[in-house]
Amino acid sequence: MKIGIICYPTYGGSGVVATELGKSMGAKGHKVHFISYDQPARLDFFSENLFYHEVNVSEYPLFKYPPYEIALSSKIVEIVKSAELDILHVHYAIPHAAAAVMAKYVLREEGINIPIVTTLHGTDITLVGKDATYGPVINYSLNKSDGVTAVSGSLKRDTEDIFNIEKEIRVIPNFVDFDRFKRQPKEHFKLAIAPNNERIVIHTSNFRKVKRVDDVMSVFRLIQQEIPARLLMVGDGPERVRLERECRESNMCDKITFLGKQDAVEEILSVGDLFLMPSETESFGLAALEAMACQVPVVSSNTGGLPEVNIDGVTGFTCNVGDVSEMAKRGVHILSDDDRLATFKANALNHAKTFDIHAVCPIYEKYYEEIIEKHLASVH
Ligand code: GMT
Repeated sequence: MKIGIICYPTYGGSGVVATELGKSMGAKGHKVHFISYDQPARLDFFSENLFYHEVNVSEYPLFKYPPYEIALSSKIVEIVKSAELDILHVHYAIPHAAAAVMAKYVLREEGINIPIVTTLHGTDITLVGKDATYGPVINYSLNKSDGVTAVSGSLKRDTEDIFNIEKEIRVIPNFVDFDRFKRQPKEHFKLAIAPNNERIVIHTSNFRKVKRVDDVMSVFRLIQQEIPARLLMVGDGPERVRLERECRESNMCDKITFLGKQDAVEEILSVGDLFLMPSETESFGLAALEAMACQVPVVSSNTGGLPEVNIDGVTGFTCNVGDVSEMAKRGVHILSDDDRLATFKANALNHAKTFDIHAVCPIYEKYYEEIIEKHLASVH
């Protein structure tokens, strides 16, 4: 198959899922063409089956808002023709689904028919998509996509509640690559972070408001009052500067380390005893899954798709959004007993295995085949 993948190039979950899926399809012999405004962060090696096409938006003094969607649509038209693509897979509806639908109609004028699969990732529906600014066009673009998938059952239900979708939304969960995300012996690193064998608590995110990073700090403060612990804050984003300042002001710098953006997250997760994800909304929680693959139990909120990933009482605990004292209590429960911690770690790994990339990638492959077949039948 020749597949076009349209995605954000960033470290964010939707970009990661799109890139890892494309890499996996490439490894199976499919030709995969990534279309984005920058080289996807995880597209970090060369393969004869993987191609990257950059979208450039030309400057003009009249453009207060550079017309990225038109540049993207035009690039899609160009690549569908030159690479003779069989299918387009767009990740994150805004603006990718709308740009792909526009390209599809342009191509149709030239007698080229190409099916589109749109994968919904989360805030493209739950926060941004339902905003009246984008809603009508998103609704239209989803209905004009030939296939729509959601990364969790919860996101499927949210989409059906918010929009008027005429077709079945298929749930295909996110996945993790165990070749990369596995617990590795990192004794030097562990010793440097926790010289007295303190428990290591980790949070990774883009430090946006939706991640409730203040709750991470509050939960940790309560945990370390009960047991010796250290907190590693991984990632960067709008809330980081304020948090670091508050950390200094409350004299917590010896216990909390801000590591910034890190490529080798799996190495950091490898020393973890507990992962915190108290998000306001989370369609899936890929970062929690990656932690679980590295045998780190999770205390998270019970919002969105998180309960599908983090099984309450088994792989960790899920608590109400904002209930920091309950989250801390659950964290202390996991961390305060060696045997119990070992059980949670093993459970986290076992459940993560149900999201193995080698199991989920073929589901997408089959879905592509199904959509191409249906599409061919409809145009003939
Ligand atoms: O929606 C976002 O915040 C952006 C998006 C991303 O690109 O990182 O995250 C969403 O997609 C991820 C991959 O499918 C999911 O794991 C995240 O849960 C989801 N984020 C939210 O729903 C807040």
